[in-house]
Amino acid sequence: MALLSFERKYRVRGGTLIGGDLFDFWVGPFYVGFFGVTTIFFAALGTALIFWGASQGPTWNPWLISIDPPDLSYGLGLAPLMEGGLWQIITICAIGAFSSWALREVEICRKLGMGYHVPFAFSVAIFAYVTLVVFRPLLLGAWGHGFPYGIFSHLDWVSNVGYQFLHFHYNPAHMIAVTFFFTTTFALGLHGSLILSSANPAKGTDVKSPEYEDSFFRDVLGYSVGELGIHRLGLFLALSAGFWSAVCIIISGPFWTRGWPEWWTWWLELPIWS
Ligand code: 07D
Ligand code: 07D
Ligand code: U10
Repeated sequence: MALLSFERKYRVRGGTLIGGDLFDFWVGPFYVGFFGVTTIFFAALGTALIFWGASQGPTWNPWLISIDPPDLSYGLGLAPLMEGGLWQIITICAIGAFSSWALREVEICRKLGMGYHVPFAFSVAIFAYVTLVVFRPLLLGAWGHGFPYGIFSHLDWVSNVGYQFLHFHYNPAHMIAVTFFFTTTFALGLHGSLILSSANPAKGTDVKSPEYEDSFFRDVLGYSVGELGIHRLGLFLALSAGFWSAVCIIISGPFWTRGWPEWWTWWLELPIWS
């Protein structure tokens, strides 16, 4: 079905989680819905507050603008606006905007009668973000443990927190997360190249069917995971990367306070060596 007539077919009322018919319409290509309105509200307010915060700060250089979390001495309390309060409100706006976006995706899935895989996947990214700015600060007892909102400043935070644990690469959950990230790009490299090799073959030759794709990997590896399987695997790899990232940072501080290399002494202390 051509895209335009398909749009006429699925642009029907219903499937909303909240608000009934009230915001059940499109603006150009965008579905609005109750959560489209809340997305725009939180994103516009959060963005405006970042600009206002920048206007009070020392620079308009986009790489150097930074909205910092409160000092650790404020603990889990509210801080004055210019001393981290702004960061606290922007964090609320960010969580509001990201969750609204996920719920808007849910409403679109319901309209189309599709599974909820996309909003579920996005929720894992939101989970990693909330782990960084809410769960870990709560466990450590101060909002000041969240990361600052600035392009370079958030890199400084990652580096500083990494060196607080002497050598972050020795964090076992970080190892698992990094391996999942690498495997995800490896799988996408294999899948993208395989699909193009059969769908876009040399000039004058026929487009190849999925049987060819299966045969290729049977010839190379002895096994093909299959057409649907590679997408399941890709989703699993990508979500595992985000999930283990959240694990690697939540254990750093709340559950392990020494350098990560020291964690490996359990290996040296195994009775088999003595
Ligand atoms: C390609 C989809 C498009 C999204 C883009 C990002 C903004 C921020 C706001 C100035 C893959 C849009 C950016 C809206 C502008 C202000 C206030 C997604 C694609 C293009 N980081 N990070 C970047 C965020 C964290 C780390 C780039 C966000 C953690 C490292 C961009 C978050 C840690 C490096 C960015 C977040 C961390 C980066 C490219 C939130 C661990 C880089 C991102 C909300 C996860 C790289 C200068 C990208 C870079 C980079 C955004 C969190 C580490 C500015 C929105 C605290 C080591 N991060 N980041 O392509 O070049 O993502 O930095 O959690 O090297 Mg980061
Ligand atoms: C948090 C982003 C969520 C985004 C959302 C959406 C908008 C809208 C709008 C474009 C999680 C935002 C959307 C704003 C934009 C428009 C229109 C994703 C998030 C909700 N590390 N490390 C990780 C590697 C080292 C350290 C994760 C590698 C050093 C710390 C990943 C290396 C030290 C932390 C990872 C390496 C160190 C991490 C990041 C190599 C520093 C974390 C991915 C090769 C000296 C962070 C949850 C992630 C983490 C994290 C990879 C090196 C420290 C596994 C490959 C040794 C402190 N590192 N790292 O989490 O786990 O994405 O965060 O050296 O906190 Mg590391
Ligand atoms: C996949 C796939 C597949 C496909 C695919 C894809 C995965 C095989 C069939 C998809 C993949 C691609 C297209 C490839 C490229 C994608 C990437 C590299 C991923 C990264 C993507 C981006 C960087 C793009 C990001 C763009 C975004 C998020 C869109 C931004 C849009 C908005 C902000 C509008 C959102 C609309 C809402 C909330 C609904 C309400 C809308 C309105 C009311 C209208 C607009 C509102 C106003 C004018 C009000 C005023 C607003 C203000 C003042 C403030 C706004 C504030 C902001 C901060 C924005 O597998 O299959 O093919 O294609």
